[in-house]
Amino acid sequence: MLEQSVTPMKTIIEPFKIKSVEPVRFTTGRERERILREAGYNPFLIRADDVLIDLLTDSGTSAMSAKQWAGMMEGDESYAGAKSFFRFEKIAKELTGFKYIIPTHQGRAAEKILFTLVGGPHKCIPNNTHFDTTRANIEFTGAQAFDFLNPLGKDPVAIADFKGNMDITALERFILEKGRENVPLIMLTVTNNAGGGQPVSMENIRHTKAVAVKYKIPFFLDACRFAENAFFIKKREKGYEHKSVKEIAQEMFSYVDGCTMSAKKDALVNMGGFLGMNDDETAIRARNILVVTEGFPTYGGLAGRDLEAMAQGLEEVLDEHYLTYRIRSVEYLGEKLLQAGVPILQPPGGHAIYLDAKRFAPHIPSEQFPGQAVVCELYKMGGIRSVEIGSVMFGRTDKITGKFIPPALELVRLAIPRRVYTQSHIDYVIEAVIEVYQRRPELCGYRIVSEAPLLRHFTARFEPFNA
Ligand code: PLI
Repeated sequence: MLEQSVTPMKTIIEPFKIKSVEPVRFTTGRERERILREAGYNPFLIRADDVLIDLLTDSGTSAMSAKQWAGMMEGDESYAGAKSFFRFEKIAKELTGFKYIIPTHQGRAAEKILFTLVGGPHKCIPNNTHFDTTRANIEFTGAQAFDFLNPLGKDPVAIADFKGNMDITALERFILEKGRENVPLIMLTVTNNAGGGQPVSMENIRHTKAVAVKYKIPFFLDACRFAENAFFIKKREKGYEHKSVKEIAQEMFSYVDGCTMSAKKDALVNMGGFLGMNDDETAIRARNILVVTEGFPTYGGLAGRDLEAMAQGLEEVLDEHYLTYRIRSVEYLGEKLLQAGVPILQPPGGHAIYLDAKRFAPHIPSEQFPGQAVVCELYKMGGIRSVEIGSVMFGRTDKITGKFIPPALELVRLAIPRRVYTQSHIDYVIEAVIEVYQRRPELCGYRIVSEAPLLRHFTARFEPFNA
């Protein structure tokens, strides 16, 4: 138990020592202005080497442990029946309880297989909030994706324990309206990335399960951040305070029929994923697709060494010293920003802090991308890379009226890679964000000068209005 082995000090420390380091490259303010201009004011187009602290994503950016690296040397690269697969399968089965574990090269590959099987025209797939690759994989099949986040989850300043919860009443109404034969699957994303990294309670998972059982619809988790979600349940939900995070995670998985998993998050690896399920017939069909698109069922798009690292990561992520440090370091960042009056989405999520750009730069209208203005200024000020989640990513123009339709929230995500940055890196980020906030009247809007028809945020080029 954690309580028996902690020191009497209040400070929560990184529960690891650093054995191998990677230098970060410092640039001058003038260099960063040039780099940003050359990248069309889009952080996705900046070279990583020109970034000091990279908070673009927590996906695939984890630092692996010595044991994971050692496991890489143990990787069995046999085409069929590699022992690395059986080690990974055993650990994943023990955690999830699923009968079938199908390895994929990352989360969206698991989604692609799943929705190829259950999607198609006229099908409707509900979730608390679909991540953009999940939505894209659903829509690619001709099906439609629907979000049923509870009302509190949509309010950026409401403080609540489980703002990722599914709106159960809306879910049931939706199934009745569409007809259960058109709803082939219910998904629940833990934690809810697109909604601020907010957790889902065990009670809500059980209620979603009850609806799934009532209408005989398979129920799957998008389990990318299952360990962070389980830790929040331990800390916030009555009856779970004395259970281990592993037991809580096992209970979460016990209510569902399967999961998609991007191992690039809570399996602490740089590449990997899997699809888990219980149904024999669906698993056979999934493996048939896997062989065509990913690889043989015992490697599925991964090297044996990746399977070893994933197996080890799935065990390490459940360490409660790690999770205590992980959740606290994100919360610490949020707390310090709030103390300085910086508007953030509350409460802090599990993997990221989301700045509320509407309140950060209220003088910039949505069609001039306030989030992008904050992202650019953070890079210019401190070499920090973040990502806009607002009108650039989700805004659209009405085809008939030509009017710009902004999304409900204008956010800037500061995603924290796992085990990568130390407390002083986070203190540096806090200083930079506060500095940008204090100079917020100087922020100016941006216009798009070129964009792709789909997922424009990755490649669009911008120009500041004051250029
Ligand atoms: O990047 P993938 O294909 O391994 O995983 C896709 C994916 C699925 N579900 C959720 C909730 C995600 O957050 C997710 C990937 N997230 C990314 C890349 C992120 O930056 O948040």
